[in-house]
Amino acid sequence: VDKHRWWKEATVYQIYPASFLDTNGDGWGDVPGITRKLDYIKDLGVDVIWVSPIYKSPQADMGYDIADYEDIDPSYGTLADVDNLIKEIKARDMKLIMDLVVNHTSDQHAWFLDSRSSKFSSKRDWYIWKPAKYSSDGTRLPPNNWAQILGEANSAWTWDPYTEEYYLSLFTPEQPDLNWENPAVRTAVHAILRFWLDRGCSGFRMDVINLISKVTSYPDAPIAVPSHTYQPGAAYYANGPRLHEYLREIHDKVLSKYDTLTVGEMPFVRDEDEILKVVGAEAGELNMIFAFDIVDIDNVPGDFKFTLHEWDARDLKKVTKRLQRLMLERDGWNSVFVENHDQPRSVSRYTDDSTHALRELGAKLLCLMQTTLAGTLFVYQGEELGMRNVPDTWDIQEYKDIESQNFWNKYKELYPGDAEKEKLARKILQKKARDNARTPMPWNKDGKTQGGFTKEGVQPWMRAHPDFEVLSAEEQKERPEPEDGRLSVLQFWKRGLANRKKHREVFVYGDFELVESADEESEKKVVAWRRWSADEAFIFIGNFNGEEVQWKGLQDRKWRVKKWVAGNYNEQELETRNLEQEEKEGVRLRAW
Ligand code: TEU
Ligand code: CA
Repeated sequence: VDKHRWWKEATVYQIYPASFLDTNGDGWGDVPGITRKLDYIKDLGVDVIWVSPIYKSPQADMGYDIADYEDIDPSYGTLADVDNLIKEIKARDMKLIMDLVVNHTSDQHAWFLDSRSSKFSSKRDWYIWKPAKYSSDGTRLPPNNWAQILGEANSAWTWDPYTEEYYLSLFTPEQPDLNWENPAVRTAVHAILRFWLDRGCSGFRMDVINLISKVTSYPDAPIAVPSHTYQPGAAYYANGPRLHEYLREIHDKVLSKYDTLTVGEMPFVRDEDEILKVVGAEAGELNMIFAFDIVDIDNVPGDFKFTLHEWDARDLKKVTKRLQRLMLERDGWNSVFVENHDQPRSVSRYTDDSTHALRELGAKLLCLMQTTLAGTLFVYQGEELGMRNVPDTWDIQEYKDIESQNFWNKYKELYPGDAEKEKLARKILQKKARDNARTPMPWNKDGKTQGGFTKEGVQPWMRAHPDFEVLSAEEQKERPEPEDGRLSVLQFWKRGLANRKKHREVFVYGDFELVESADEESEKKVVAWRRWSADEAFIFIGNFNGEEVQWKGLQDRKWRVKKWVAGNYNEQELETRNLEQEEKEGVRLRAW
């Protein structure tokens, strides 16, 4: 069978629209702003654009709370703007995928307003309503002990005083979960997909799609985090009993009639067989998923996300090998990514962002790592510029995300007046908050327009990162090739994506193996793999460490390295390296 598919080879660029480009000077990015930058995106070597939600929304969770799936929020523009965007994307031979958020709606969606209006509403069972429980002293309690995902101190259930029942709201109270057990809900969702496919979009990124089927007895979760009242409940709602039935139904009734790219966001699930039920060649559910292994690498396992956890190169290798195997040996497919709008910046997380020189090396290392892996590659806006986390001098009010606010409030409540705890909470936010990925795009170094993001004198909805002065798209694009051959991060990404395309038989479809040395110390620092096809082979060697390493993974191999093709240090130096000596004595890898 021919395994080639356009959606496997595609590079997808994710746009977080509020922070991309503001064309009308209200401080909020918009759809015309995306259209205006299509040449920039095309020039980078992108095939598909994924736009985070732009539908009508009260923006309790930045559009992941949708009030109307078939209309655009006025802050982003109009349906006509989107039609124009689609036309312009197609004119450049690219495709658009939309963000489909159907685990929950906004509490302002007409369906929910109807549902909450009365116990006898015809839409009552479109959502998940349950009576209260009462403790022995008569205190009203939620139906079970599940914690809210974006506010871990809170219950996943919200009390409705009018009809006197709780509704399930896994993310925030403003995002009530739809009841997928109800066939009318599923039919309504199918209609949303058709609406956008018929308008010319080419697929979907499906928000937390693995949470749509819950264990309907709604049992209490075991106590995993004793300091908390409410507990992680994912075991009862991630990849629940009817997930595959629902996904297959979407496929059979809708997707099978179109040529689409589908990627399902799938937190909490690690089991290979479970993943293959969705993305296996025979499964016929979704093309690929977002697995969380790499972005969860610095979370304490089993705990909530605002924790700090040490990791090293061995963890990265273990995860990568597992995910690569899933595709290449077990005939599934998957995505490759290290950033999105929910994650801190990758240079800050996986490498060292303390100086701009190190930041550039780190960004290029992560580019080489990702462009040499099998899977559909997702690049998040600003990643191609090597953007980093917000400055650690920023005050708490610069963090706009509801999740960050909930976390901060919880700390204040738990540890009133405790300066040490407050310091820790600030540190965790600067490392983990989703806000880190949401600062406005730095288009140029003009301070009056916040780096070209908005109009002169306008304050953006979220403060611009002062780095626009050093890493703007304009400066990086036009940086003359310097004497030492050091490309800008943007130029490096452009070349990386072009190389990936040119050698797609290796990088997209080829085989994979880790290349390890016998020296345990260097194995904690170095990540290396070999990719090969019938015609050619490449190895990637990355030092994920702040110190120079002499790495002996090339000794005693049945293959020889002929040539260094790309590197994040001085490019010209590659040609003068002594390969024979390096094979014998070890490859000298400088920091990052
Ligand atoms: O995220 C779902 C999710 O489980 C995580 O990515 C979560 O946001 C993160 O761990 C919290 O730090 C998706 C969207 O990508 C996110 O922006 C939404 O807030 C969420 O669903 C609810 O729609
Ligand atoms: Ca705007």
